[in-house]
Amino acid sequence: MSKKVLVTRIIPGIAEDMLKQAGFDVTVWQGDRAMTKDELTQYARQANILLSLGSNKLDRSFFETCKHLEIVSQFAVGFDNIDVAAATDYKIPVCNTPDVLSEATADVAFALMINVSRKMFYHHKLIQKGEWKQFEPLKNLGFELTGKTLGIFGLGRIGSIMAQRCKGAYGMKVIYHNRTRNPKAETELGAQYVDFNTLLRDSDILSVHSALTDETKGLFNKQAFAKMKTTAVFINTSRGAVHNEADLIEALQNGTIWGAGLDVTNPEPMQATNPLLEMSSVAVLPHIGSATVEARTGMARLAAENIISYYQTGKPVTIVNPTVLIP
Ligand code: 8YV
Repeated sequence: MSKKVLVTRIIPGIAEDMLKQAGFDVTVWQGDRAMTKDELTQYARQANILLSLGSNKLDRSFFETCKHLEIVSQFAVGFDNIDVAAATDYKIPVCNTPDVLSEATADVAFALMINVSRKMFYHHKLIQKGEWKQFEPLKNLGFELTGKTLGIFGLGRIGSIMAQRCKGAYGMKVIYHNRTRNPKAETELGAQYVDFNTLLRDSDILSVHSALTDETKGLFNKQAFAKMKTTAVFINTSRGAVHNEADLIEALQNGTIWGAGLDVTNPEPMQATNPLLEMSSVAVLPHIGSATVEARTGMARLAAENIISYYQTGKPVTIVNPTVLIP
């Protein structure tokens, strides 16, 4: 009998096509919203395989109820919505979709940086409000990026592409802080490893590309912002929970830092009344890092490949808990 795959949201059709062609029985949830916990559990009970999204909370209680699942293949590079330790306890492989969305996400970080440095979203809003009246020699000036220092928090795949873009376009000096050093980026980009306090102190642009973990949750808070330059711009395209949003608002209001560019907020979605949206040196996007045809197609393809490869060879392409494969 064919293995049953539950896909928790409509995603690019290539995933369903590939899975069907490989002999899987595929059910795609047709709702235009994330499944509720009850819906997810109810549907997952009937499936062998889950193709999940970041909006599905797969906590320990979920895995206790659905320990029969044979593999979870996530349509996202981030997997902070999944209790991987619980999945590992039940010997369930968890897969993600790295690389295929790195260019798209780095583009968003790069675009936010330029937009904030010239207050572009704000100027656009002024025109909409009918406030473009005359040439202003001194109002709402931005700053130039050439020769500035880019600080990367989490110099992995996406952070390296952002650094490459900034170095190529503006000759920016690259410093970074990671859990482990990245010798490849040090050689290829001339990136210099620094401790966290130095990263805060020396960055003109500080761009976050780390995963959300217990260590990174709320790390960019009042104390961290206080150590940054008053001229600095904070960019976050990873997960909103890495920054404390109330502290960020306060830091921008007080002039502790100069600007912020966010593709991820805390919480999501951001309310329309959030004061960040009114600030001149802030640009906010609704978590569109991977929202290109190329990236979303690549994510769907890789999410399907992980499942197919697991059943055909015993090894998914990109697994986050490889210890479950050890017999
Ligand atoms: C997704 C992302 O859009 O891959 C990730 O980690 O943040 C985005 O690509 C989001 O997770 C929704 O599933």
